[in-house]
Amino acid sequence: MKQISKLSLLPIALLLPHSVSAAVVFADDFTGGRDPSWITDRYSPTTVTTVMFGGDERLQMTVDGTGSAANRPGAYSSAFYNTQGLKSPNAATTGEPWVYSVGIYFSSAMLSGTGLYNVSAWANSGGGSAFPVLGFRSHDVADPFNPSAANITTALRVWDPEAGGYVEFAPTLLLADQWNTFEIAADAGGFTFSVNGSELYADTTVPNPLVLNEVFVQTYNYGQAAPTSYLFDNVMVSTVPEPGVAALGLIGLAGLLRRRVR
Ligand SMILES: [Ca+2]
Repeated sequence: MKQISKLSLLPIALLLPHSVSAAVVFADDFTGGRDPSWITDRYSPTTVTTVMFGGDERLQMTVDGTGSAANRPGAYSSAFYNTQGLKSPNAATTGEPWVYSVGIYFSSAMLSGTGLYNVSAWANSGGGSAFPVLGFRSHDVADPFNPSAANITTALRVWDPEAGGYVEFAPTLLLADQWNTFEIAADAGGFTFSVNGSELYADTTVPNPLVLNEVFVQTYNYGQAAPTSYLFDNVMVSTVPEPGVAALGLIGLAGLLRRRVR
């Protein structure tokens, strides 16, 4: 048998450690409460708690009239603070492709087109200048704060500033009365947004997509007096191998196998 040269093993030794599997950066399944790294983003929902739902502990965020623009302290009265949720800086990673996924529960009411709902997963990427957002909204675009508006519609949407802001899609990927997985994935080419494993949108105009600073779970306060609750679970941020690197590793392995069977 031909001696395997040390040089032929080198690419495998260099590449396999990076191509074996995803590495978890941050995960929270809300068992026993939320991870202490979560902090308020913009303005706190009225309640943020862990609840039992469907036999498992989940994060529940509830907004109501006490957190409306009219009832917030003056410094927080702008619409900016209608977005109310949590973020964790413990999800930070840089230099490798990353994936942020979170489960969001959608009741049939949320998808019925008859009320005001808004929930989303965000990341802070690109060195602070890019905020990939994958969200859902149910409101009348012409009259968004009116729960009795005539033309309430529902949409999945992705924030893409170069495309003019939110890019909206009919929410056909969402399942009623079930958990739905929202995923934002970054590689050197930009962001890919998926729901329940199906790609919704790709944003290829992103500065420094491999920089991830924080991830968010967000709700929105439309100023309604009555509470609106949202459920989240299974936050996961992981880094994944570059497909190109993994492929090179396999090519190296194939070369090694060829040599061994001679
Ligand atoms: Ca859980």
